Amino acid sequence: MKKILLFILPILFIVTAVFAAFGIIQARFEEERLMDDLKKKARAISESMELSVSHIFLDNDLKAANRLVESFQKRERLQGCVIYDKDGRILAITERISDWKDKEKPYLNDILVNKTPRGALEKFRDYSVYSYILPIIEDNGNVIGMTEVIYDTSYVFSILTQLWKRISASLVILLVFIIIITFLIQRQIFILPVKRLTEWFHHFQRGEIDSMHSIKDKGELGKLASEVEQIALNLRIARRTISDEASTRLQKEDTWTEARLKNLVRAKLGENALFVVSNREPYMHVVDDTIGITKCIRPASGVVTAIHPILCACGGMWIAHGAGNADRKFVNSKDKLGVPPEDNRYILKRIWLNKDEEDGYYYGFANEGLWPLCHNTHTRPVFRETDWEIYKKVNQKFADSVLEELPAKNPFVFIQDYHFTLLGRMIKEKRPDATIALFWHIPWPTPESFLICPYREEILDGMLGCDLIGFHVQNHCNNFLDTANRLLESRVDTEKFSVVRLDKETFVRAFPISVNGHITSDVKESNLPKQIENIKKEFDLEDKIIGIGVDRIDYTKGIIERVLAIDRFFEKYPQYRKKVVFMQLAAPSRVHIKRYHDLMSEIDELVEKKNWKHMDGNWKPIIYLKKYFSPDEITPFYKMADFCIVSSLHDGMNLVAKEYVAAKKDLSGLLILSQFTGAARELTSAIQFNPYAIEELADAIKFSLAMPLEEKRKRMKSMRKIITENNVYRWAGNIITELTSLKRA
Ligand code: ADQ
Repeated sequence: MKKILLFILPILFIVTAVFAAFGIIQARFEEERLMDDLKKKARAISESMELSVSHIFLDNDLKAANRLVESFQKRERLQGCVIYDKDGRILAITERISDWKDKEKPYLNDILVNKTPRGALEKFRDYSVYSYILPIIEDNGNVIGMTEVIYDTSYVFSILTQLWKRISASLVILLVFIIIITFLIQRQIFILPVKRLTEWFHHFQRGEIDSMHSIKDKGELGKLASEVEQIALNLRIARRTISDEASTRLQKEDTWTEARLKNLVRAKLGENALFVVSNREPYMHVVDDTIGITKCIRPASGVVTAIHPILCACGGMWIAHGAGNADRKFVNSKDKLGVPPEDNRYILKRIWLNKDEEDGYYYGFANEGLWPLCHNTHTRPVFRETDWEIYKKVNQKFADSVLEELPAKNPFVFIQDYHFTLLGRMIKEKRPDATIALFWHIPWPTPESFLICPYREEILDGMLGCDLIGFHVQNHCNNFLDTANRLLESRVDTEKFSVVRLDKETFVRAFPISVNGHITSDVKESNLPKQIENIKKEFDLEDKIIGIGVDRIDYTKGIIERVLAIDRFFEKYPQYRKKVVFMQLAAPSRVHIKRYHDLMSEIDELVEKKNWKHMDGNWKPIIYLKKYFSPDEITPFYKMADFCIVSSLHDGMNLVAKEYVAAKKDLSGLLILSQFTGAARELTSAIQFNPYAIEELADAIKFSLAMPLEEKRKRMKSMRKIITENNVYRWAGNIITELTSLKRA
């Protein structure tokens, strides 16, 4: 708009100036013409009166003089006339200009002396008149008197005013025409072709245009489009070649690595992009208030830990809520950015939610409703109708955003978690050709527990819009099938492990999630001894046996139970006082929910109380570090810890258990693992316990400390074998293989 104004304003200015100049010239010309006309008329009338006035003077007939001047009374523009004697005195004057008498007329004398007529504009009352005075001259050359004709000139000005009005009206009409025509022309020659080109690019990017539908534009824009077409074609050929090479390589590999996953994705997905949707984004831009600097952090989230390596391996797009307070500064006009920041491997598209949406959908329905509903921890789920309405709205918002991005043919959409139960159905309605998988990262409850959810049918129906639903363990799959069977009109096929509803089949499978088997690179590995030394110095741990706990602060993680068990351990086994230190790394999470807020204070108080109880000199049993740590900062803690406690009351999988094992390259350390985690099914060599039984955990700590070194190494070795084989790349590979096989079926 600004640019159009820049273009139009000079034109308007020039047209206005030309019109004004033209108006002035025309008005001058008209004024001169009218005045000339008026002067001629005045002269003609004076001359026509000359003879009559001569007779009046000769006959000295005053009455005739009065009759003559009054005969002008009725003329409209001719105001009147005056007859003067030879001395310039008034003999007769038209009645309606009788006050003309009082006007000073110094010029009369000159006319009598020079015997020449005089015409001039004079001020009379509050307007201007034209006075023409004609001296009456006898044959002997003597002046016997004068006649004066007085014309009103105001009509000349009203004609000029009319003229100016007409000129102005024409100018306005012309300007409006110029504006409209300029808009139409620039729309025709600029906006429409650019719009066509943008639309073409948009469809082209989504794969909706092939060589049969090239852009029609023959101009410069058309040439630009055909250049882009060429580049895209080359890219497609390159991708196809990579995809064929990848299939060949895949057949030769056996262990799962990032490279193998990459090959699998290229071989299976080929040109079809992968779209991941989750609530939590893999990278958040936040302003650190203490130093005023913006940082890019990886949030403490199991979902992020698991999905990030997959997208790094295969590219694609991750669509997530932009929750960082500086997130908006780092996206382009389409709310996208390339990540990781130092080496862009995939696109992150951020969705913006306002405070009400975040409260209702994330804090409210997802985390106060579904989270406690699915975790068997005796925290009462809260279902509010308003939260549910917002949850639906936000699911629709994400669905619209995903639909905007999907290419024309066969896209793959991978949805994460309980935040998006309705998304699968919403996408499928618009894009039945899309293959959609949902991975449920938390446990699935029994049908009896799920029954209490007031929106159970809509949720199940939404989930069954997907082609594949994955859980961590078989038990959660069984619970889901049971729930669908009992609470929804559907048919469960126990042979194929699928649910059929309204002719749509959804497969349900267990895919135990994991971590990257080697959580540090070689370079980072070489820095670890120094990092460990620093931590030990800082917390005075040189000669101590170190235990570790790493959690988001969540009531499902059993942190309270852990602290109570450590307290009991030192009560029961005082010989370990001053020898064992437990370090708890805890990232605050969901802090706007009261239950979480209360939990944080409860943990603070309990740790304080127990430390006070057992404290001896510089030694205290628990070092509580309540903050977010980057993955690289956590690794040295894992490395130096002699044991790790995961005491979840209920957990889908628990990646901390696996991260600890992955970090223990030297086979040291022992994992003490709650039997209610998904990880407990795989990591059977861990010391397993019931986190509700405080005494049992206290004894488990003692048992692990007393265990012979060889036994510990044996256990760690067997757990490491499991997580090396079943790493996150295998997890992703299995899901992608399953998804693509559904497409073929
Ligand atoms: P969470 O409950 O978030 O996820 P969990 O498996 O315990 O997941 O993983 C937490 C992640 O956060 C780990 O990668 C850990 O390193 C990190 N983390 C913990 N404390 C941290 C701290 N103080 N600072 C920084 N990072 C920290 C959900 C389910 C789990 C499931 C995962 C993955 O609840 O059961 O295992 O998804 O599917």
